[in-house]
Amino acid sequence: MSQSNWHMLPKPNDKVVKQLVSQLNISQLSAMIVAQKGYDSPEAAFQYLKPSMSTLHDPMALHDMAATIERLQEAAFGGEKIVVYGDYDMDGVTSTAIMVEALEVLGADVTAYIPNRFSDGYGPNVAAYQKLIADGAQLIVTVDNGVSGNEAVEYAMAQGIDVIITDHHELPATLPKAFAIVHPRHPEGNYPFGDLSGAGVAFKVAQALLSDGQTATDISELPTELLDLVALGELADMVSLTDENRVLVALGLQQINQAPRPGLSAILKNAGQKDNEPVISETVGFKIAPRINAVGRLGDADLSLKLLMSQDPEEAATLASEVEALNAQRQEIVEEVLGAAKQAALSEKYQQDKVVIVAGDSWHQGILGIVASRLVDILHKPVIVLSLVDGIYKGSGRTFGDFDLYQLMNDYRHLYATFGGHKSALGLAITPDNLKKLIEQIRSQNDQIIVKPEPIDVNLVLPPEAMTTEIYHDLQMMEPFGTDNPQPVFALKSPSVVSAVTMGNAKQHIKLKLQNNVEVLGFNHPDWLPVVAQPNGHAMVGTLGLNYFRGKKTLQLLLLDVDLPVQKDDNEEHKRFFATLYKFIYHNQTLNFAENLDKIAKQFNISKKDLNIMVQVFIELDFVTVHDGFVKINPNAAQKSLTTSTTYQKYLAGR
Ligand SMILES: [Mn+2]
Repeated sequence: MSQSNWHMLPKPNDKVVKQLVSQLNISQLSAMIVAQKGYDSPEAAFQYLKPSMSTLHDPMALHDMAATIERLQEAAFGGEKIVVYGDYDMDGVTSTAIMVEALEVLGADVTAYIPNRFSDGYGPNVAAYQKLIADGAQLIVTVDNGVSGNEAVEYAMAQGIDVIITDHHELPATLPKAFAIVHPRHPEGNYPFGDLSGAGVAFKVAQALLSDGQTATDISELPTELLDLVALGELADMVSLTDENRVLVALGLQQINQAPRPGLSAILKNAGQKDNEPVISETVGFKIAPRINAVGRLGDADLSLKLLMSQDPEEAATLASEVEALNAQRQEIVEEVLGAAKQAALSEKYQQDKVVIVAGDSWHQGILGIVASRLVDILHKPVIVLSLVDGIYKGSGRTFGDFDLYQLMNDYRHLYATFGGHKSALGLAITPDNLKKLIEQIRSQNDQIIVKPEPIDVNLVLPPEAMTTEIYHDLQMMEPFGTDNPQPVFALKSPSVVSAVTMGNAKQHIKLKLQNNVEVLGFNHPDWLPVVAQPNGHAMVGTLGLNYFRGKKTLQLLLLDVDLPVQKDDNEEHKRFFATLYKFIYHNQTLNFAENLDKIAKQFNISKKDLNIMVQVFIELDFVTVHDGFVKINPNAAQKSLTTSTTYQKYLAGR
């Protein structure tokens, strides 16, 4: 990418900025960014910066809420056996914990059932409901699922078992005939905010239940002990952090920072969180969610639920180490499947595809979404990753930029066994025969598919001397960052770099040191290597972070993009040169390269070092293999661009 893909946000009006600075007593920099976010009156900016209880909507305004709390109270006080039916991702697990803990406060006989991703699948299912009812369930409450569970819900209702659905997923045309459906976008409701997550909806039910329907005007009137869970669920589902979600998440993070429950303390400790390091939305995204989600991806999410609900630090530590082991295993599986999927996706037959569909035989089902995301980062195209299980391909897709993958894939609905999702992410199942058809049909449409990278919105250009930990702390008042409240993005025009190195086992990351002790980190971008070789003179954009190390805090710029001058002619010349060497190798596979290095280098008029580098590039690209000094052409090599080789990038940069 280059600067051409950076979109400088308009500079806010001077008068507006001055007014915000003087009336809210905030820094010039913060005032500018707050104004750029659209809060350009002191009142609007104040409301944004100080999320208040008054932003929370009355839970009783949710559809079917009165009937729901009346039925739940009746069941709780009457000693009925209540089952909370949840989901295995972090929003689902936190929703479950919220509902169970709220009902426990009322002294209810309540247990949780979290369906297993592999044996039950997502959402209500008849077999699971049958079993729950056989085991004595008298009331089923769904959280973070249910609106599409018509069959199972109606089965239970027919058995005389009431089902209360609380959910936030897309509403189907025909809703299940449940006892009640609590959903922020229910067609017959008129709740003022539609973007609660499952945990958000569960929290609203808990609030109404525990306050007997009274509205809360003070935080003490909220079930504060559940706020941490609602923040986790909402952040994990990446719902819009505006309106009441901003309040719920802000209060929840505050709760986690002040008095974390034992399970969260244990997870954070394992994740390397420092004692003085505050938990922010990023901490949830990078440290907590992957761990909690790893459990449901590989096995039974009950472990996550137990961990979150544990009251005992010792028990929590034991459970957390089990979670840690699963997370490590999850990472290993991801790398393994990613390796195989990447090899396929980079091969020649996918080169022209605008939407890449890769399928494997025995790739682990639980991590295909993660693999798809990682491939999107590498290929800069939408990617669907499928794996064959019991004769049917199942998997996940992730989009690139703002391309509407759902809309494209929805055109082939007749080919799928199951299909669901939204613009940026989806899941599907398809038979092998239909998969072939699908790939053919999408390929035939290739020319009409337009996938573009989303431009990066840049707030401000900062001079390097302005990069201080103070400005980081200053910006923290805009937390929680996330969906619809992005972290500010800064550009550095041409910072002078003190030192520059690569990191990672494939040297795929870069790390620079600027003046003021500022660190610049760039992950998974071998194409940024020229920055390391020629550290000065590159414009770059990124977000600010703080690194806590041995009690010291260092400001970091986390790179989103680097502006690299394009040397087109140079690359063409290179390509030809590499091609000549490739041809030479092709015709001389019986020549001992190692013994004749001098001669060959001379023939090509290059140094031995450069010749070695070129061969190394071919090895990295899988074009050749080397045995006992002989260089052999790999006849099955996929066509790849030289620039995908890390060594080539370094070679280019070093010249
Ligand atoms: Mn959810």
